[in-house]
Amino acid sequence: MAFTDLRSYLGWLEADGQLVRVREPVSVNLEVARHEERHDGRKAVLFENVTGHRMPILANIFNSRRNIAHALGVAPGVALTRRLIEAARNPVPTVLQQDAALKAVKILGADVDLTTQLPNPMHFAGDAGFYISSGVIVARDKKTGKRNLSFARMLVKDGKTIVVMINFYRHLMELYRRAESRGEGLEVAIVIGVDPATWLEAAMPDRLVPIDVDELEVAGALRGEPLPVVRCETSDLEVPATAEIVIEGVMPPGLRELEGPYGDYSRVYDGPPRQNPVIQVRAITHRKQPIYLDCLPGSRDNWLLGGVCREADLLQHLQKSMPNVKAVCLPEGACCRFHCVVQIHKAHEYDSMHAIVGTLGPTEASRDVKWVVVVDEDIDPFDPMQVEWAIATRTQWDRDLIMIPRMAMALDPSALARTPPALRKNGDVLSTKVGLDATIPLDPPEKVASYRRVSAGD
Ligand SMILES: Cc1cc2nc3c(=O)[nH]c(=O)nc-3n(C[C@H](O)[C@H](O)[C@H](O)COP(=O)(O)O)c2cc1C
Ligand SMILES: [Mn+2]
Repeated sequence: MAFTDLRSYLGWLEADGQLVRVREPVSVNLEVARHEERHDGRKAVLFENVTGHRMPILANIFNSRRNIAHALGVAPGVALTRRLIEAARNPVPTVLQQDAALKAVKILGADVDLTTQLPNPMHFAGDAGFYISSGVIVARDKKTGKRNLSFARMLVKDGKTIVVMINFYRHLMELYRRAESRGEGLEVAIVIGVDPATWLEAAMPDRLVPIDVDELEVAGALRGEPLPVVRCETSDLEVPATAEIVIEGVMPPGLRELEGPYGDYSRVYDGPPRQNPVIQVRAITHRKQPIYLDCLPGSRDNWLLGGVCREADLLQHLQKSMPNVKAVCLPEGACCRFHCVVQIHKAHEYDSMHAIVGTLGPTEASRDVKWVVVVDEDIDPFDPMQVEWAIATRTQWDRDLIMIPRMAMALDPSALARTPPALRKNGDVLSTKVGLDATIPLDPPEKVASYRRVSAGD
């Protein structure tokens, strides 16, 4: 059985020697983020003394693939990818509880003040303000009853108002559009600090978990046991019962406010400010001594959350038409998003090019991939040294490189800066993408053996 809540996972991080406790006073205004960046990719950080707040802040919990794999009780690499695919296909119904620790403190209506009651950080000096960056947004389709989980950055505009940046293609956006078309608001709950499997589930993209699949049930599948849920105070939405903090609210129809700039995923500012949907907050409930979870934008936490879920989406998609695709890696060096290594069992010379073309495309997981390398089964796609070795020893650029211009891209600053406004649509811009075949050529057959890597003692 996996970890049931955030604190049991925190306990493991500390026992494993991965936790730094910051005891001196730190401010949510840039200081917390500076510490987080210093330990990014190495240690989780617990801020025990946050100036002006009683809640401690925890960050950097998903510093490595190993940490995510451990949260699910599997090995890192393709075993983790397979676990995600399996969970997405086998949802486990939730169990409704009458009460929960997160109901220990209830702040309702006029008493709510997001600015003083929660230690929301400002991460970068050019950000529009203080943001909730780790929150999982729960929403429900009124017709099907299916519940959706997603991440989105949330600017705390004032004590009771949040502006949330939701991309055009998100299920959450689709649910909001459906509510708006009925002239209604969309009720939401923002969960801060939840068990690691549920946190990861919220990053699963649209094609991996379609809109008619209940994401709280997929979270249960990832946990390996049903997720206990509890009702909200101001709506009949259900939220994970083991959460630390829940913010309840509604996205009123037709309402937009300015949001941004924001130091984002690819570590450049996403700006200028744009009109984005609003959440009007109606209640906050939390545990007695809750832990506030933060996620530094552009950190390993942020990249790996999105990356391992996109790897699962891509592997599942490729294997549908090409069962000889074995594994997919979106390496950390390119934000777990822009570069992709596909490992295949090469049975025919055309397999590599099919894998390249299959990986690129306008879907959520493919849209931001701008370079694909295909490797053989003897190369570990999760090891950048091995991948570079394969590129160096198995590639002839005139023969093995293909370049495809004018493809959809969302996040790459170089594509954003160079696409004229008239060619942008729904946040998409244009990018040139490349594919590289770094597999051993099967022809001439007598030369295949000459590419093999020799091991000491062979
Ligand atoms: C830490 C983190 C922050 C994210 N921030 C945003 C965001 O601000 N806006 C957005 O549209 N997507 C954001 N995403 C991506 C979506 O949350 C993610 O693709 C999710 O699967 C969408 O789910 P949905 O399509 O079911 O709504 C973020 C992902 C992570 C891991
Ligand atoms: Mn979804």
